[in-house]
Amino acid sequence: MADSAAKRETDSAETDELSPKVKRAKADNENGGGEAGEEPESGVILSGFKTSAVLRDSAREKNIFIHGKFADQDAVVILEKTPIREDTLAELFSGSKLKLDMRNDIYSTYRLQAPPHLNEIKATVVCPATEKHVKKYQCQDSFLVEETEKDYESITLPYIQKQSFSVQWVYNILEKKAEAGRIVYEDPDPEVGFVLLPDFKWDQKQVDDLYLIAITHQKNIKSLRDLTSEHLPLLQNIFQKGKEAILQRYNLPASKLRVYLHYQPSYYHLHIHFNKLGYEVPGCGVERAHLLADVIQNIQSDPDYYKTRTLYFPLRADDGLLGKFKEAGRL
Ligand code: M7G
Repeated sequence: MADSAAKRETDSAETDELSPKVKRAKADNENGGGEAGEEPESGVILSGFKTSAVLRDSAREKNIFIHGKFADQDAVVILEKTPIREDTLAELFSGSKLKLDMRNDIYSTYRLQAPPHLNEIKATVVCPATEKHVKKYQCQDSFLVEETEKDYESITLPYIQKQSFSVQWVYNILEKKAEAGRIVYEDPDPEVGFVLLPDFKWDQKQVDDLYLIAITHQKNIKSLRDLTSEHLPLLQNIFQKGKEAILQRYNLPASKLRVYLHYQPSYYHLHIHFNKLGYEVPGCGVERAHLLADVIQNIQSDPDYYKTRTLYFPLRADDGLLGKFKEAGRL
């Protein structure tokens, strides 16, 4: 995120054009960001949070991941400084106080105290958080795993059937019980349909870090491994309509998008990630991200490509699945 100001500068003409659309997305968010039909939750809930450990923090990314408790419930709180938007600069310059830190020749540094609404921190709360959530956010070494078709059936599949994260949040989205006001596009078809909405990592304030996810209405596709030629119409539909919806809403053409699936994902209900190209988000590296365009072509040339191929992916040191690969002598 540290380089986003530079990115905005390079893309400023485009961003200017996009602003009203992003503002509309933001207004939609504000009007419908909570449970369907309810006001988004607010208030002082964080005052009751008791910190037990910092799981990870980054001065460069300006974020901190904290494990703690609300009363007796485990929770993870993520705090992240948001990018400085070009359209707020005039107000930032006119409405802030400056305190001089040092001056030397032509150089001077200051502490700038911005008006509170221009100095917000994005806060994400996971509560109650499971041990798996805590591990997910902890800074950890990772190891590259080689998973054959047989490994998937004998190690990975039994493990994910028992151990994976709940996908209740996904069903809430599909059934309009949560985030209904944030939906950017929906194709309601039960076979090839999907819901496209902002990923909760994106605050929707600028297009530079655009991040949307498309969630399939079909509930029985766990991941990339399940995809065969029977899913081509679904994948092509998401690819085509997702790109069109993003062009319409954010004025961002397909040539500016990175559209991909994770393997392994954290949540085993098929979903596709849409990022603005150039936004270096964790998980978009070659060891975990599979471009949707490649996935479609691979299945076109071999209907069982993803069922039969050896797939490679990173697992963190304390991931239970890594333990299973070790037990099986596969690492
Ligand atoms: P993934 O590939 O399963 O794993 O992606 P990852 O989380 O390790 O990347 C799931 C995506 O869904 C991620 O990009 C999450 O940020 C996003 N996500 C997770 N939750 C719990 C929510 C949610 O409640 N709402 C929304 N809009 N996005 C979420």
